[in-house]
Amino acid sequence: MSVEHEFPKDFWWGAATSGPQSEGRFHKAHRSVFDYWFDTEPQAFFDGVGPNVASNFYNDYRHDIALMKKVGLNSVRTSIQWTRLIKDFETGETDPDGVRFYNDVIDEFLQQGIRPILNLHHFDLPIELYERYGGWTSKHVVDLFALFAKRCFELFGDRVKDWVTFNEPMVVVEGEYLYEFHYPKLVDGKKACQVLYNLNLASAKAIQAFRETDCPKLGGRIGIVLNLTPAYPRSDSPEDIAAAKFAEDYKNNSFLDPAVHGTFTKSLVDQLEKDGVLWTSTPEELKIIKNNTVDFLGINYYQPFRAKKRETPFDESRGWLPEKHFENYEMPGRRMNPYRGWEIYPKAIYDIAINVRDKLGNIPWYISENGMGVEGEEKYRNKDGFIEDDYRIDFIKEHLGWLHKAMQEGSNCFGYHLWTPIDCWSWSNAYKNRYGLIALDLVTQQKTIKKSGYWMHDVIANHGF
Ligand code: BGP
Repeated sequence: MSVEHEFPKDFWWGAATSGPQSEGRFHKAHRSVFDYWFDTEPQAFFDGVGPNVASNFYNDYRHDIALMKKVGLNSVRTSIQWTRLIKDFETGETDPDGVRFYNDVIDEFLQQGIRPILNLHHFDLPIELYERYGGWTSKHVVDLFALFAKRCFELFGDRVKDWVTFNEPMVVVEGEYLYEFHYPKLVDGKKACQVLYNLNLASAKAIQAFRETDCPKLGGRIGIVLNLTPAYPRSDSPEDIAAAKFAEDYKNNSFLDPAVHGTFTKSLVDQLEKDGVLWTSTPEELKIIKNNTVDFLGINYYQPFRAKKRETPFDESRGWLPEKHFENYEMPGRRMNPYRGWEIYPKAIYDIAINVRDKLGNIPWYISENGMGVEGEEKYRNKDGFIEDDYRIDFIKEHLGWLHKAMQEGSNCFGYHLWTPIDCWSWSNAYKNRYGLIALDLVTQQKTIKKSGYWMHDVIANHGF
């Protein structure tokens, strides 16, 4: 069938999830910061639902992967939970059930002809490492992460070819140290900057460990997944442009530049130094960052960021915050996803793609997450028993349309992954908003393909739409 938007034959069509959001806590020896937060403050989670069962992937992975196959996905990303695989964080001794589980999952994906992309950190720091060392503020934790990463490469690198060091490290910075939406919910701009640096260092050290194994010789590649929120200025005024530039540097370039170029953005470093919040680093560490850049980029795109110059004086009472240099601009008439409170702006995917082409050496990259969380989807279930999520199909089409255009113009994109294959647990929003191509009935744990899943099946079969 000929299609208007044709994608390459080897394009990655897939979806992404994560260990903590899909597996459930079954047989896990340790607790992540989210497990701990839920155990101590369950009321902070939508409907009091925590990560205990999630979508039951730990028990149901064979059936789940068969459903993903039925949708036609050729690639799927999930993550290895540090708190499941490792028994002793200091020595890197592994947990036998954790090893068995991830081996089985990888083998099952491969048997079904689905390429597994494995990520090593999806907001799931072990709570013990927070309590013992202060979590990501500690460079010892950076080294323990590299040790965990090394174990993963040794155990699974014979079969897994595509690795990711971190998912959305900026969300760790923002959630844990700036805006109070991840445990420990601190507001500490100086710590936030150190964590930002340490996460970049941890990614580089994991990449270094990867290159010391046989993985690259076996055809393995390693990348990072970053959530990009392109910063658009309210107007052409120099003040609005400067505000957006700082937001772009802080939110996006702070991870993009070290990951791809091996160096930190000079304008960002200069500003943070001037503000007295620059991280501590050593020449040796900077060399590791310089020498261990990524093979590819995964980009999660959900929403843009709109900035304007500060119109009210910055409130110093909570110490330094990035907002010292910009204010959030609520553009009149913007299109919103009311359930998640995120602006829908598909063209940003094109802007991101062109930026990769022109400013990031056109490194190979893919959309590693994009998607639309909707509340109350059960009301769209039809008499045949499947959910008619036409809004999701339209959302995907619009984004793919812009992506297609950028690829026509030379952007080196090799895939598109939706968040998520099967409705999964969404941090403190729990099961409020559903994102999947496959619906999950929380009570019965029954899983049914949605209209978007059948639509996606045809897109994949036709290499476009
Ligand atoms: C991304 C995360 C995912 C996922 C998704 C949807 O930021 O990588 O883990 O949760 O967003 O967002 P949310 O679950 O907050 O609605």
